[in-house]
Amino acid sequence: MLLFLWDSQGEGKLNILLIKPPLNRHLFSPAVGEPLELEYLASAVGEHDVEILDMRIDKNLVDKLEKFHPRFVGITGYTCDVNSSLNVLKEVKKFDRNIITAIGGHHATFMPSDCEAPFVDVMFFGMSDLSFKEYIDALEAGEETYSIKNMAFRNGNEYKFTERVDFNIDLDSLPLPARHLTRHYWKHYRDQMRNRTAHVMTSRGCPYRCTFCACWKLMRGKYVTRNPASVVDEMVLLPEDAKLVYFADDNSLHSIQRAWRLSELIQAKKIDKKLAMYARVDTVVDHPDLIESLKAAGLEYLTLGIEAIKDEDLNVLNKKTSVEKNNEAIRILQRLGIANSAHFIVNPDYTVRDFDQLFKYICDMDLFQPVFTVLTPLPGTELYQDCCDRLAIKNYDCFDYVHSVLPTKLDRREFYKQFVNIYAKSYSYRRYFGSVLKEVGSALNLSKGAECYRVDRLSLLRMILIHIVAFPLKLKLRNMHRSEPLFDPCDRK
Ligand code: B12
Ligand code: SF4
Repeated sequence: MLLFLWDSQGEGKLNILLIKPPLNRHLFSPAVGEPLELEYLASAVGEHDVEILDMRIDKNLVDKLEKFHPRFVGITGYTCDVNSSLNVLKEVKKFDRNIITAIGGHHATFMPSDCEAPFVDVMFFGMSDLSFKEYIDALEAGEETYSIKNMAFRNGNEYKFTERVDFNIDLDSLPLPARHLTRHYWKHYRDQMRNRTAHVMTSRGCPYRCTFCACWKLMRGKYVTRNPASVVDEMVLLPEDAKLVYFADDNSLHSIQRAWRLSELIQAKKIDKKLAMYARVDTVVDHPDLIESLKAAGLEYLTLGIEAIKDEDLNVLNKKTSVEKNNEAIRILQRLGIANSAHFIVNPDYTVRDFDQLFKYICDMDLFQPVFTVLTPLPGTELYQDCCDRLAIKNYDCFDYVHSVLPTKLDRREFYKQFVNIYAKSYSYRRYFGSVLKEVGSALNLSKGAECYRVDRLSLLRMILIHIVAFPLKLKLRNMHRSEPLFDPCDRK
């Protein structure tokens, strides 16, 4: 049996290094968010010496290993990170083979076999706040670890998997994330608009069962929430300069009563932050008064999963919404003056006509901040089960919602051209100034009974900034068909 015995490091403490892997070079990801997963794990074992290395910002791994001498190194990773994560662990073992190496997070949970390698000692599956603490406690006490659920341990060339069970997490009993460990990175944590952000997790999981989404699978179908009072207590302690708080939940507003309470408490405590979160369209349609209250609490950006513009496509995704509801939700947000980052899924089967129809919808609904994502069968999803045997790109670096890892109906070059075009047209100056003129016209005609026209346009300065920042990305995307990697770069030996 593999049993890691703790060798004393000073005051009975273990040096634990938690790592956020570097972004892979193929990835399109315009934001850098705080590594909440690592901050939660760090606080779970706060009695030890824990450090966080965010390799998206600081790539100096060896320097950190030399200075900190960790006994245990744990790395996280989404699917698009898994190659980077494994390469980091390989480096760690090369540096000192006695360091215990571990991987957890989305990809390890759904595809543990991808993480099997001589340089990976331990794997954690799913929400690991409790199992991580249990493991570190056992390690410290020199006790066996095989009884800890939702884990795998390397034993020679094989892994012993422990039982997978549901997560019975009481979110309110978890210590708050150890944000002080990332203080030196804070200035880098920004959204795509360069706002300084802090992430707060108010719930985990989602009661819905969309076929393309792995979030509900990660929680094994459960939806658990935090007490609004504890969320607000955390918000009070957030870094002063993080003016935008992003709720890193799957479905923040599912529990309506809780959302009302949260909104009231934020207002009562006079928390002066802008809020951004995800919501389902049916929540917005059924509870516009809640959204209005949240606006008073600071809600500025809402991400709506519109996904598709045809009911049959929404049904295939098992989204349990309709085009009519989507439209209604969009109009409600416009009426309330809340910026709507409407998300759309672009199917690799799209023809030029489909792209045109999607753009027409964007125009008809006056959407000025849409986000387009390419339908991606993420491991763990039902979609993946259905189409993993027909992947065009198997390299996980490209599972970023921007590359099409499935074969495209259009020639790949044409597909990406259309993908770039729909962004370019949606964010064009022409549309922008057209809507300004329309708004002025509607204001002038208001007294004659004309309808008020108000949309969530970006400021002109932001538009100019987006165009400057997006230019190299646009070129990269247009030429992506040339550089798409069709091999697996990580040598697991
Ligand atoms: C906030 C967020 C972001 C932030 C960054 C957050 C971050 N920490 O890096 C931003 C906006 C920048 C972002 C970017 C992207 N994101 Co994102 N994001 C999220 C979101 C909404 C919340 C993540 C979060 O903070 N969760 C809270 C923490 C506490 O939970 P957790 O991460 O699951 O961690 C727990 C366990 O997994 C486990 N664990 C995790 N790691 C480890 C490691 C060890 C050692 C151990 C012991 C345990 C362990 O324990 C943790 C505590 O319980 C999720 C949705 C979701 N529910 O996960 C999507 C999600 C993670 N994102 C996703 C994607 C695809 C992306 C992008 C590729 C999109 C893009 N092209 O921009 C990029 C990738 C960027 C990157 N590689 O860093 C996907 C990933 C799917 C997958 N299987 O790969 C998700 C699931 C969304 C989805 N609908 O599918 N994202
Ligand atoms: S896509 Fe949204 S609504 Fe659907 S399961 Fe995922 S988090 Fe829930």
